[in-house]
Parts: sequence; structure tokens; C-alpha cells
Amino acid sequence: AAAEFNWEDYLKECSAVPAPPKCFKQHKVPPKNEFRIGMKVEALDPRNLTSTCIATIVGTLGPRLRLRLDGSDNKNDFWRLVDTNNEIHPVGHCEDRGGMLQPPLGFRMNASSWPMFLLKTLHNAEVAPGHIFRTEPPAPPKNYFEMGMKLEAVDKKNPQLICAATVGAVNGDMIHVTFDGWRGAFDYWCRYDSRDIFPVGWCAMSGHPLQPPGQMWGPPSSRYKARVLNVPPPMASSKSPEVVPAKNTGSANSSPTKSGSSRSGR
Ligand code: MLZ
Repeated sequence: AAAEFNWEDYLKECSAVPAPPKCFKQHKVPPKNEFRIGMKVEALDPRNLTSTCIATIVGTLGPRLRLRLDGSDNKNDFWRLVDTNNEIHPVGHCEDRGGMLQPPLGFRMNASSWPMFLLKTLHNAEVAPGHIFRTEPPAPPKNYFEMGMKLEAVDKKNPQLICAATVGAVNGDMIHVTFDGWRGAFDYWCRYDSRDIFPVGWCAMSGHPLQPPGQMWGPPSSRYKARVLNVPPPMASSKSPEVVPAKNTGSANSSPTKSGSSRSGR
């Protein structure tokens, strides 16, 4: 059985340092999540940020909320932290400011049925009380990240996942988030004050699951074995000798592209 992932051993193994907490726009203590499934909130439509819609909490993970816009489908759920101030609000916030609630992009019904739909969706609904919305942490004054530092980051292609990651590069206010053991397939650039990145230990502290690095992180012997197994067969296809399928012993979905910056060189 594979050993269970823990940051302490992994950092030693990589001789890497975690990005210090001051790098992140996150509270030092993760906020409490008092939202419950079924509660309704106002949310900006992620596909149309000028619209405020009604959303229902359809799931929670640690301090994160899984949201679905009322009147939309179940294919466009999105995640927000309970301390996201500008994208989620208590029901009533929009109207208090003279705004009007809008149907989501891809509203299932005819636009003319929106007013009645809105009335019905809010009738007898459990709305999330104002006090459970947490205040947003301040942004760090500048980009303190350095190449090679470890962190935990949302996988934007699988946004329910927070995974072990490394700062692959820094450029002005941007950092390159590279996912350990996934060969670049999920990497992205984001601002240093993104809410999708967290210090090492945040998942453990907040009760959120952490996806460990892909592939191998056992003793060096097992990694060596994995590499030997990864060597392509001597008689590769005569048609296209340059395209060698990388036989993968570990994870199913990793692509045979560039080697992960985080795990190379050992
Ligand atoms: N379904 C995918 C998830 C990969 C997640 C990678 N995160 C960096 C797989 O298991 O291949």
C-alpha cells in the first residue's frame, strides 16, 4: 500500500520550502463554514459578471461552497470561498442597491417567465443569513512568491480539487502554478492575490481534502523503477519514431509532455 501523503516528508524529499502565509490573500485561520446545502444566496454569474443571480448551495468542502444558479443546469456549478466578498451576498443585497436580479446565462425557460420563476424560487426558500458570510482577507502588498515554493492550489479543470503545487515561475504580479506530478497538463498562471491558492497546510487546517502529487512519491528506489518502466520499448513504431507513447505506471490522465518542474533533477 502506498504511504499516505504528508507535506512534512514531501518537502524534505523535494528539499523545497512552502510559500510563507504572507504571500497569500487568505486568512491565517481558515474561515468557519456555516452554510448548509439548500440555502440560497445572490451570486455573480461566472459566465456573465454583470449579472447578479440567485444561487443555491449544492455542496460544501471545508470553507468552500459549491453553487448552482437557479434556472441554470447542473453542468455549470462553481465554487466560492465563504469569505468571497464581491461575488456572493445575502439575498436582498442587489435590490437594496437598486439592482435587479437577472436570469443566468443559459436560463432553461423563456426569458418572459423569469419574474414568475424568481418569485417561485424564493418562495419559502431558506436564505443564507448575513452573519455567515465572512469578510474577505486583505491582499498582500506585493508578490512575495518565489520560484520553487510549494503551495496548495485549486485545479481549475477540476475545481472541486485542491492539489499540491509548486511556483514554477514568477512574472510581475503573476505566478505560474504547476501541479506536482501532473506534467504540466493542469498548470496555469494567476495573480499572486488569487483566491485559488493557499499555503501548505491550509487543507488540513480547514478540513478540505488535499489531492496529493500525481505519480510516485515513494522512496527513490520506487521512483527509479518507475522511470525504468517509462523507457519506451526499443522497437517503437516505424511510422512515427518521434511520437513515443509514454507508458504510464502511475496516474491515468497525465500527458507525456514536459516533465514537472517540481520533481525533476533528482
Ligand atoms: N480525473 C483526473 C483528475 C486529475 C486531477 C489533477 N489535478 C492536478 C485524473 O484522475 O486523471
